Amino acid sequence: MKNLTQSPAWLALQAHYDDIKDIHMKELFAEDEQRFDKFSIHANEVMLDYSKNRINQQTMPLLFDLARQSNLSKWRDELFSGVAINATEGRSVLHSALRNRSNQPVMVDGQDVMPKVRVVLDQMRQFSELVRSGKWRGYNGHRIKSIVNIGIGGSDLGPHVVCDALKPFAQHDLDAYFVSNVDASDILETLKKVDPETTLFIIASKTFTTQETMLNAFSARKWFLDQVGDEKAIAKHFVAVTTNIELATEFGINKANTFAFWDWVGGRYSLWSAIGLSIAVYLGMDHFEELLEGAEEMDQHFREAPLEENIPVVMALLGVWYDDFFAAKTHAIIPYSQYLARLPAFLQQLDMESNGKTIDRNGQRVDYSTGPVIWGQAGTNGQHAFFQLIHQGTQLIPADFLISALSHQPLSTHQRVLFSNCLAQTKALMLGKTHAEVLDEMKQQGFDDESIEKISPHKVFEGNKPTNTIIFEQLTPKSLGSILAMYEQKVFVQGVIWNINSYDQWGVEYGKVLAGKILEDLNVPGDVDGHDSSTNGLINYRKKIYFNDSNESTLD
Ligand code: G6Q
Repeated sequence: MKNLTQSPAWLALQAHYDDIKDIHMKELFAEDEQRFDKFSIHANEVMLDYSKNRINQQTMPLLFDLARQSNLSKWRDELFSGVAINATEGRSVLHSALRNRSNQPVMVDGQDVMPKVRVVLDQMRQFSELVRSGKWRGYNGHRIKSIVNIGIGGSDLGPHVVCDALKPFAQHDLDAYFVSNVDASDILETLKKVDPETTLFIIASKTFTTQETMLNAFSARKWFLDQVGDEKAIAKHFVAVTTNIELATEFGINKANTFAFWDWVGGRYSLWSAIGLSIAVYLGMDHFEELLEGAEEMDQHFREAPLEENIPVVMALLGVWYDDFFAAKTHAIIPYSQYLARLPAFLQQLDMESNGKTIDRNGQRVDYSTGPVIWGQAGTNGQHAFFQLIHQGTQLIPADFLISALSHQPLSTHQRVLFSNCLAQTKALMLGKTHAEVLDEMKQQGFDDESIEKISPHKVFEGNKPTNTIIFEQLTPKSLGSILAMYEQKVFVQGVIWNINSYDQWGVEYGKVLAGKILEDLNVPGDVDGHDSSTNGLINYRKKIYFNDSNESTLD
């Protein structure tokens, strides 16, 4: 689509926006008692209630027209069948093959990739079972008690969110740690908690060249060798997950302890691959496979359900509706689950790295927004902090609320209180509170007329703030797999509509290159002048405070 904003479906939505923008959702609810039934859909364990959105009966058909106009079903077929839709890197996008639990082949360049996917899954099973059963022994015969995943971005956020979310399924005598930041405090604070005799380091890096991961891996290796003193011991305590087996071997990792994946797995879509090794070890391979099954169920739903009943499609279109027509700048993710506290961070990368693009698939600059800022925090904590801005600030902030019906921790009334808070917020955001209601309330509370006049405007809530509620029975490997895949496919649909490649990340690559150049300048004595004046000034300022031309050691 050359001129998306001039296309018939877009223009129809623009006209519809003018009709609907001043309609309050509470009127829509009052007019139609069936609104919840009409605007809620299921996919296996997940239910989406999208009735609290700024939509009426005309809106969704117009949004579905936009999806059809973008050839969504053609792109969806290409995604699943291994066409190289990541055109700027010439790659297929096949994380769905990693969770393909059927016997169906998935072809890339004329070859079925499923046999090698299964080989790695078997290798992960064998290895994780050895570690978990205690048959895998450290260099001096102790069993492994701690695993430390060293990776960043896509090689960290996915396994990290899953291990945190599914803690109730973890083996009680194993701890999982994640080190990602090149700030030495990350690795050092983690190393304080573990013992070299009982620790397994998983170096997770697709390229095995990422500066932060490699520095953290070398620091961990030095810490280990300083205490153990025997290079041969590395084989028992360091394993790698990478597409670059050669570099992992150079690092000293036994080839047998290297877990492969492939260039058709994007970093932020890689938790389903061997990058999920920390998940398999911490939670067990059966749970890892249930996670894959949950994701596959969502993939099936996404492929087969009509647009009208398709959760990722509906969520994607609502996102486009707010982003491009209501000009919403941000989108909040509020999981009502402490176990899901890292979900906003995971979705920030998934969404913003995938669709944070200005150039479309034809190489043209887009004249529409391609995605909001994603942010959020677990409820109820957010309610006592930033919710004020969502309720009464000047911006429109659509939000996803996620909640399970049952908790893993049936402690007194906690889950019911959590649940009621979640629903109270979405209700309040939708309804708001009118000035007349505030006046009544204040009169009943016995305020005098002067106070009522002064204070009442501050107590008015406009309401009409859109939310999705995503509800599932319980947070299990399966339901989590479905939820994460749901968001992945939502991001895909939006990329199709915005006509951008959601699977490259040149912005990330650019930062990696520049950091390398600045590091070179920090390593030489004297002032530098080869950058802009700000960058020169900051480099020279740091060198005046501290310069050491030998390698600064963080571990001495
Ligand atoms: C993800 C990005 C990025 C990447 C990290 C780590 O899609 O490409 O977050 O995952 O930069 O890269 P490595 O796995 O190669 O270390």
